[in-house]
Amino acid sequence: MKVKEKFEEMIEKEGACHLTLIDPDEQTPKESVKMAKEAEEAGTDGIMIGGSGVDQDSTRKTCRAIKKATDIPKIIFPGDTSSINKHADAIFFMSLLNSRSRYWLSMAQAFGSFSVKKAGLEPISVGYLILESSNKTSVEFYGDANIIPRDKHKITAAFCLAAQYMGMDYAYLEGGSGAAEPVPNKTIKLIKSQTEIPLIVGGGIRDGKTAKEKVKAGADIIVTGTIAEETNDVKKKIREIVKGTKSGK
Ligand code: 1GP
Repeated sequence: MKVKEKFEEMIEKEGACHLTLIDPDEQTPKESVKMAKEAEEAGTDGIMIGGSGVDQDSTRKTCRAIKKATDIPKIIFPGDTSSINKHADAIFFMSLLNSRSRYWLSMAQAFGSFSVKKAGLEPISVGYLILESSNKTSVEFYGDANIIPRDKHKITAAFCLAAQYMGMDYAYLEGGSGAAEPVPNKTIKLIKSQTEIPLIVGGGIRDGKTAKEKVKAGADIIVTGTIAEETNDVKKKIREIVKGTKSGK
């Protein structure tokens, strides 16, 4: 079964999915494997590998090691075309919809398309949006983003509806990795009332209560990354967040 179908089935049956993001730049491949295995045991539904500005060699090595060690879907979360490699099941084939740069809107996608095909990765198209955060995040810097202010819910919803109309599989609301505040519930609610494609929400989610709140507001997929790097008990923390995610709807 394709990864996208798997997630859709899960959203239907369990209300929402949880994905654990692993940044290959933050630890060795061996440490990343340990993290991925503990997250899998804790019930996470998939592992995303990548981040802004990740090193090509460590991404490939980390993907290869995690692929061997876990059974749940592995999805590349590309920082650029250099993140593409064959050691995963799928890739979030993203267009940064609020970027000022044509590179992140469609050029990087063109540069990477043949490599994705060659690697045999399932492309899951994602309309990616970066929302305002209290601190300037790496993705905002690299992505040359025309940041959407936190209180401009309608603008964010308009971009998500546009993503749906352009035929994208998912919309992804990015608060920024390590953001002090996650994406507002009001924004999520408005998007959910206007769109039909699954909504991914990530950035600054650190506990089960917040994950539950975001799912209740309308998120279909919750992404957490930084918290797994910060905690000293990955299994316990991810279990708490998965529980929150699955009880939100
Ligand atoms: C970042 O949305 C993800 O791209 C996850 O963010 O690292 O803050 O959990 P955190």
